[in-house]
Amino acid sequence: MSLMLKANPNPNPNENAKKTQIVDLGNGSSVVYVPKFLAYDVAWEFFNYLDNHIPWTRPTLRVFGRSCLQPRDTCYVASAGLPDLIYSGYQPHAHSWDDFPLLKDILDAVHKMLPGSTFNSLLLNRYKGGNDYVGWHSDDEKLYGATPEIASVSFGCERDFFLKKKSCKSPQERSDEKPPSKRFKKSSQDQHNFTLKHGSLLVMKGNTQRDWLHSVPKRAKAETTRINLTFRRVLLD
Ligand SMILES: O=C(O)CCC(=O)C(=O)O
Repeated sequence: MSLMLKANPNPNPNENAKKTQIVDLGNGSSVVYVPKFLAYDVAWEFFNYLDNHIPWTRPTLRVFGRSCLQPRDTCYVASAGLPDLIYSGYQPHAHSWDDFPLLKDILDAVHKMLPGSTFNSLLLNRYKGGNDYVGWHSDDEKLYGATPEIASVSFGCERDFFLKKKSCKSPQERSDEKPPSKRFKKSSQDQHNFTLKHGSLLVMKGNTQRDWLHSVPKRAKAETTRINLTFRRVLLD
């Protein structure tokens, strides 16, 4: 299937720049949010393609010594020769970019938006409704290096994206079994919430993975499907 991804997805080249939100989280951490990264209709074409053509799986994870079904569908794409990704006892098969030319087009658009970035891996997530979620975690695996840049493109149903500062006591919190609570006992500087819109791009930079946790919580209301593409750079051993 060939889809026409416009090189500049927005009709007005200055529009993305004007609406871009940059949040300085302090201590060298920041988040950039581009609400209309992809044109609305083009993003829906991508959604339909991804929903129907990606070989989605819902793996069993080992979390705190217990087996549980990952609460979202997933697929992994990576350049050849990179170290394997393993999380929560699960090693996803790395598909080739050549299997999905459309993903290469989206990668090119992300690179164009973020000059200097060189992503070589992509984790796709599909949240089939409000009960699907990702628990609090940070992408601080060694294979991404000390200050990874992580770019996340969203399609379909909009969902909340929460960030909270790691507490000194438990820097390594990760829970795919417990849905994150919406209640925080933290000050407002220690939490940030975004609504990830259809066609948007969110980028986490600098020390964000070292100092902050992020999550996409459950939503009580019946929701439709959301697809998320998370681009990262895996370092060579
Ligand atoms: O779906 C999202 O926006 C976030 C996904 C995520 O945090 C992850 O795959 O590690």
